[in-house]
Order: sequence, then C-alpha cells, then structure tokens
Amino acid sequence: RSKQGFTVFFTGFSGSGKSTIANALMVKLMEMGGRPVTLLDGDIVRKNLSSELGFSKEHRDLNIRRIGYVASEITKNGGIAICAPIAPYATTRRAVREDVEAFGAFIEVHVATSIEECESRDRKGLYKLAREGKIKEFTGISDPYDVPESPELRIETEGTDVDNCAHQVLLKLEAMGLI
Ligand code: GGZ
Repeated sequence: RSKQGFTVFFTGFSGSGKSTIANALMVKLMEMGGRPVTLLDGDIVRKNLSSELGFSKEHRDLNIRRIGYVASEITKNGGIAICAPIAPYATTRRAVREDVEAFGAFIEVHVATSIEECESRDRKGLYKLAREGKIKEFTGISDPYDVPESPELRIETEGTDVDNCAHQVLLKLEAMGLI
C-alpha cells in the first residue's frame, strides 16, 4: 500500500543551511526508494520559475505561492516535495500549508541559525553587500523575517553537522508515519 505524498518546507535566513540540509535529506529519501523526490531549492526556483521577480513583499509572496503550487501538485500525486526558500512571511507560509494539506502532509522545518551566525559566516558575501546598502531589502538586515511559531521541527544548526540535521527531519517523518 503506497503512502500519501508530503511536502517538507524549510524556512530560514540566507546562509542558514537550508539548501545543504535539503540536499542531504533528498539523498536519504531517494536511497529509501518508493516515491519520487523533487527538490525545489530557492535559487533553482528563482532561476527557472521566478526569474522576473525581485525581493519586495509582493514578489516574495508570488515566488512562495508558486513553490507552494508545485509542491501541492507533487504531493497530490503521491510524491515528496522538498522546498528551501527563505519564505520570510508567516501568512504566506500558512497559505502554502493550506494548499498542500488539501492533498497530503506539510512539514515546516525552521532552520534556526541566528542572523549573527549567518552574517559572520557570510559564505557568498551578500551580508557585507547588504550592510553597505548595495543589496536592498535583505532578509534579517533590512527586511523582515517572521520566526515560525509552531513549525513541525526546529533545527539548531550551530554545533550540529548536516547529516545529523537531515537525520532529525527523517526521524520526524517517521514519527508522523510518512516514511
Ligand atoms: C534575501 C536575497 C536577496 C534579498 C538576493 N533578501 O544565500 P542565497 O542568496 O542563495 O539565498 C538568498 C536567495 C533568497 O531567495 P528566496 O527565493 O529563497 O527568497 S524568498 O523566499 O524571500 O522569496 C540570497 C539571494 O536570494 N538574495 N537578494 N534582498 N535574499
């Protein structure tokens, strides 16, 4: 008997580790076999689905609703969707949850790396540019981020390796009877 589809929706700051954890999770889920796994990573979606969009609230919302729509279709067809955008607005995350829950389970995962830690790592140099005002409306610096109040899972990444973080998601999915 095949199980229902579901969507794992990561949210957190730029550089929080969302993409890295999402990729590790994808590999683990693929190794288990069974259902197709689709990764909707922030930059891949921006390149292929949302290339005309910027970072105003309206454009971020549109971007997230598109991701939510694709995830809901995957979920409807019994697949696994893994999304990894910043998704800074709680109301928009709620709307996506409702879209997906019409067809299957929605697991919100807050990658809770602090803004201080993300800025000090600054792996792409974007925080420096944001501080210099060269990138406007930068999440956590000059643009808001609503901290998720009741995500299915919150991951504290500081002092935890990627494999362990991805494993925490797998344990949650197991506890929910999804895998
Ligand atoms: C936030 C920005 C911005 C601004 C460019 N604010 O580390 P990255 O580079 O690869 O991840 C960030 C990505 C965010 O895109 P999302 O589609 O995930 O955002 S949202 O969910 O809010 O729609 C960052 C880069 O794009 N980036 N400008 N102003 N991140």
